[in-house]
This record gives sequence, structure tokens and C-alpha cells, in this order.
Amino acid sequence: MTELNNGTLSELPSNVAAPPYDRTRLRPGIAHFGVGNFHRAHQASYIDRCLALPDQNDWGIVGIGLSGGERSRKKADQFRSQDCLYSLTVAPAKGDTSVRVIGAQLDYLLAPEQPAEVRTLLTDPALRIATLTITEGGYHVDPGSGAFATDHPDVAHDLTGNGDLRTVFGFVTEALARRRSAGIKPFTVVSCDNLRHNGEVARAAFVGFANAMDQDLGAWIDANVMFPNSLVDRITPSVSAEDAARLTQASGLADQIPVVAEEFSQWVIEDRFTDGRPALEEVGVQFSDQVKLWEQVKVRVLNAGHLTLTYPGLLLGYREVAEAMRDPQVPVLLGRFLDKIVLPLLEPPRDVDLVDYENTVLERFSNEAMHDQLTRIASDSASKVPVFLTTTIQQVLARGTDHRIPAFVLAAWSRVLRETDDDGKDFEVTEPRLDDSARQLLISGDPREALGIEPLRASGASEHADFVATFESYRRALAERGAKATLSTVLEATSG
Ligand code: CS2
Repeated sequence: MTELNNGTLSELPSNVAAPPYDRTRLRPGIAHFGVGNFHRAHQASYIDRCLALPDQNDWGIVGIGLSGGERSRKKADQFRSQDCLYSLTVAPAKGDTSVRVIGAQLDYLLAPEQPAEVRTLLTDPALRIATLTITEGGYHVDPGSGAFATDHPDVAHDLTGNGDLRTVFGFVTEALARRRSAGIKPFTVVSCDNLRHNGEVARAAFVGFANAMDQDLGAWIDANVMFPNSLVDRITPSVSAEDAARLTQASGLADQIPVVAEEFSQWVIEDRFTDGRPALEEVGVQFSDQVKLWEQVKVRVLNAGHLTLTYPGLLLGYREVAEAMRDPQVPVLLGRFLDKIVLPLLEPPRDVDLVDYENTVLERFSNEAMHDQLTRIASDSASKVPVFLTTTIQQVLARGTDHRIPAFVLAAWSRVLRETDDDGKDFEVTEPRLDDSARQLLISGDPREALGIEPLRASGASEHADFVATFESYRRALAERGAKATLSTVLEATSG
């Protein structure tokens, strides 16, 4: 099997496409924080296409990892041993998969071990954009007040100015301060996380961090740095060791870090950059002044739809999204949630038909070639539920419309936290941002208090007696009668 590194690019298996440009001519122009599979299948794939165009050599990416520890070191070693090359397998619902080697990532820096290299990169005038996929919960910005929380231990540590930096806020703010002193233009900061108004949230986070250090710097960042909002979309499953073995077997490439994604891909950005940008419009990226409308449609249809099918899907014994879509009841629940509850609340972007949008999402979920994991979607729900479901619940409660499906979804989430399905088979969902007491409340505590835990508070559900009662009756029914019977009850009750 062919190994993957710069030296083997000219001898890849015939079914694998090599980067159609000379990597030695590239220079880093983008620093990316949080190099997960999604970034590698989405942004890096767009940049990779750009790099094949004339005059785009200055937009190579350098990945930056912030966490220390064994897993991060292993990841960095894998990147380096492959000269940061990896294969992207695109798995369409129908037709053959295609495999392409992505060459856009030029280097990978592990910040805890290479802080000086990270500083040098971020203060280089050639570095003109910093992009982020640091997860929905990684911004520490209160959705209600917009305030940045300075009490997270790593944030508090970086604010003391003592010892090595630990957070993206520390590195980026310090680099922006140095650029200001040296008269170097600031870079643009682009959030690529599934947050509503992600650019504004990023601005609140970085300006909030800087303000806590030095108000002048905060004001300067606020006035001089662009934080365009962006909508990102491409379903990208996790890759287990078995998945990697399957992918390498199929490609003939001994790739240690392969990624797989669906064919669909979308990136909509506001065209506000501090110091230039790649020719992304040439490779399918949409520049728009309607990103906020795109965002709300995407997170409230696709991401909320994912949660709606995932919780009952897991309890019913399924492990993949496409399997849950074959259940007789789950897609009915999903369709009803979207048609009756979500779509009537949305304002579509120009030229977007919401019914077409929903149908495309449902087709994407049914893609059998993807093997997308329900546990991937259920994990870190404490960060996802507030972004994907809160506004919908608030609006349902304000309008007095039928709240049974959202109440069922939250009840099913609480049941999933037990990590056992209705047949007693275990699965694993990680909840890094849910403390033990909140978790216990949600699983079996007083229902009003359960709905008042931090990730659910803003929805207002705990203040609504009928919602609380419905949630509690479904939570009990799930425990006593199981997901199948409870789902039938929900579907009967909402069929009219
Ligand atoms: C998923 C997303 O993790 C999740 O909850 O809904 O990762 C989803 O696959 C992407 O947002 C698709 O763009």
C-alpha cells in the first residue's frame, strides 16, 4: 500500500487524485485553530481548490492544536509523518466514492509544545486570516448578555499573563496586540462553528478577553479587526480505527488520518476581511449579506433535526443516522417537527425554498454510504441544544403552539444520558460541559429543575407548567414503556 507524504504524491493509486498544484510554492496565509475532521473536509477542501487557481499561493493553512496530552501529540505526529497530507473520501448517496489528497495544510503546530512557533506565525504579516472550529461551547459567551466569561480556568490563567498561553483567546489577542505595536495590519478572524451569528460571538469573545486585559486593546480590536459571520455545512462523520482501515483498504493509500464526508458542502460568508482573502467565490463559496438568515435555517433545520432523530434513534438501538432514517417512526417525528414546528418560524434567505431545503436535508440524512454516528451527534449536547433548539422552544412557548415534540426531544436527551438503549446495550456519549449535578437532574431530578439547568434555562421551558408536565410524562414513559411505545404516543398526539 502506498504511504502518503510529499515524496509519494507522484505515485498515488490511480483512483486517488493528487493536489493539482506545486506544494513547494505555497506560503501560509491562514492559521486554523481546532483541526478536526470537519475543518479538514470543509474549509481545507475549499482552500485546496483555491490553491489550484492562479495567484493563490499565499493561502496555505497552518493548523494549530491547543490541547496537550497523549492524543494531541499522536495527532501531531501523524500529521507530520505525512507532511500534513491526508485523503478526503467523498461518499455520495448514489454512485461511486471519490478520493482526493488535500494538500492545503502546510504545517501543524502543537501550541503547548511550540508556543514560540505559534507566536511567530501569528505575527507574520503574511498571515492574514485566523479561522476557528473550537466547538459551539468553546466561546464562553453568554447568549443572553453577550458577555465573555473570564472564569474558565484556562481563560483566567491566560489573563494573568503568567506562564505559557493555553487558549485561542490568549494567542490571538497577544498576536493582535503585537501587530498593533509593530504597525502590521490585523488578521481577519473567521469563526466556522455552528453558532448563530458566529462572527458576532467571536467578536464578543476576543474583545471581551482583550478588555479584561487592557481596555484600549479591546477597543482597538473592536474597531480594527473583522469578524465576518459564516455559515458552514458538510456532514463529516467521526473516523474510528475500523473506519480508517475500511477507507485505506478502498483507496489503496496507507493514510493514518483519512476523512470521509458527504458530497454536499456549503459555506456562506460575509465579505468583510481585514487584509484580503482567497478567491473562494471561484470554488463555490457564497458571499452574502444574508448569512444570519442562512445560519438560523441551517442550525434550526439540519442540526436540530439531527438531535431530533438521534435521541430516539439511539434509544431504539440504532447507531447510524441512515439506520434511524429507516425506522418506521423516527422520520415521521422528524418530518413533523420540521414541517409543523420549525419551518413556520423561519425567515428564509432570498431565493431559498424552505421545503426544498428540508427535503435536501432529509435526503442527506438518508445517505447510507456515510455511516454517520448517532453518538457523534448526541455528544456535547449541552453545547448544541442551546444553539440548535432554544429559539424554537422560546418561540413555540411564546406563540402557545404545540410543544409536545420539543418536550419529547428533551425527554429523549435525558434518557440518552444514561448511555443505555432500550435493549440494555451501552453506547458512549461524552458531555464535557455538563456537570454531574445537572446531568443527574436531567436524568431523574425534579422536572422543573431539570429544565432549568444552564443549557436549557434560556429556552424558558422550566417556567412553563404545561411544558414541564409534558416533559415529565414523556421522561416517565420512556423509562417505563420504552422509546418505541412513547414515540407512537407522541405521533398519535401530534397527528392532527
Ligand atoms: C451535527 C453537525 O454534531 C452535530 O450535532 O449536527 O456536526 C452536522 O453534521 C454539521 O453541522 C453539518 O454541517
